[in-house]
Amino acid sequence: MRFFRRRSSPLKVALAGALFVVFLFILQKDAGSKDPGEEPWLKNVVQRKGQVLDMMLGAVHNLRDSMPKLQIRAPAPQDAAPPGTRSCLPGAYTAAELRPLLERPPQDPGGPGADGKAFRKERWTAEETREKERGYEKHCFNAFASDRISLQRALGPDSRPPECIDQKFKRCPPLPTTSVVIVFHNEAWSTLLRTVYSVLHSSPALLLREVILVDDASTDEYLKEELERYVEQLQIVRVVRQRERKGLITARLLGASVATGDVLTFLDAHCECFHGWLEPLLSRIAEEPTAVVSPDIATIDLNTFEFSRPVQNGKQHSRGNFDWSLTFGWELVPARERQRRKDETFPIKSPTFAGGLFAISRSYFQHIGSYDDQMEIWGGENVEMSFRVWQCGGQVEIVPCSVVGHVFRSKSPHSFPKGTQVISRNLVRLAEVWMDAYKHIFYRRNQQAAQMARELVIRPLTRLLIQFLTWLLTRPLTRLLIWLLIRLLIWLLT
Ligand SMILES: [Mn+2]
Repeated sequence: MRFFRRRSSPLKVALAGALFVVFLFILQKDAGSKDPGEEPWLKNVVQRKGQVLDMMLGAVHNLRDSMPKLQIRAPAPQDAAPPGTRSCLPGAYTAAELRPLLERPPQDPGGPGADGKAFRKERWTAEETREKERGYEKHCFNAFASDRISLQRALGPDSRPPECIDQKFKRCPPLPTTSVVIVFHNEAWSTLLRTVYSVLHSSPALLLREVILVDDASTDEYLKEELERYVEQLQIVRVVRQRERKGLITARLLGASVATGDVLTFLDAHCECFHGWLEPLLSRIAEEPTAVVSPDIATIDLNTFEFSRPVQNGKQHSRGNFDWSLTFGWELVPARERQRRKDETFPIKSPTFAGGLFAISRSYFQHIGSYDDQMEIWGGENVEMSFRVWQCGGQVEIVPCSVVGHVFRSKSPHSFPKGTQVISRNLVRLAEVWMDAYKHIFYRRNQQAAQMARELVIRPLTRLLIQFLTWLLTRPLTRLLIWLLIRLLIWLLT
């Protein structure tokens, strides 16, 4: 700044300014005159120029808005009711109103796995043993047992804490409707259909809009026309297909895009829903639309398919956390959170969620930008969604009165078409978007991710810089202008 004070006359400064503006003008003419479709990087430059112009316009508008207003205007007239509000009756829903869509057929109490009990078998023939082994190999659970358990098995009496059983749900605001979205990839027929039946048998018809099965490019024949024909008789069940294997996230987004319910409820393809699982989830969302709620996940044993039923009293709940490798884990609910809850009907605030089973308001899902659709296959999406929700002013919660069983497997039966580095890649996306400076702690723990992050930044930047310089130096007019500018600078500085 000192040379300005000492040497530059106002005339010189004005001249330099004018010349610079002319330079910018010609530059923008030059970029604009060429068909941007020809060269993609040029298109990029033009786009960036547009962004800069938008930014400048925005700044001008901000300036205008920041000036003091001399008048207060009358409020704009509002239509009668805010959008989305429905008229509703006082009081609580009756049991008759919350009747499930489908009544369970009479159960055989001695049947395999009846009432959520374990599948037992004493004697095995050679053929049966082979079948059992094939099942384990393909699905990493005992498909032999699953195939012999009724698709419509009951789970015994309602054993939840009394306050959950007695919980009433207010009619006003009304409970939202839901679309249940189930993604599957080469899932066993029996586990997939048992999940579907269990939803139909335990969800109030009033609230269940539809069940959407999203096929993530399964290759098994029975999951094609045969599945479609089968679910046709179930009326509100439909199949949509992702032709290329792209993973859980894009499949869920596909399901969400065709869903019509107020709330999206995502389930895995090997679940069983316990009594009254849906109402507490929907009721929490009715009360707090930014809550993203998971049920209490019960274990369905991968060997026997025994359903670990909820207990009446004193259950120690777990909630989701994460470590600096961004790996999901469970922790016991800490004392402070336990004290905050007056009884079991209160939700548990949870840093992260397991991500397989949860419900979210459809409009809130869209509001927070749904999932990162560039995440591939599987891994990290649950922690990403948790960070997204908390940082966008929502809350991740577990609602213990809602109980859904899930077959936890000890290893994944699915292939990773592009290798397991997609997990690191997904985690880099999560760290870059949501973690600010904390990402460096993660990169210290995961070298593969750190390397990816470096490439992510350096490569496109250098490419862009080189392209821009080559482009600049090949324009005769810009060369002349640069030369003039340099001369002018020298003249000003000497
Ligand atoms: Mn699962």
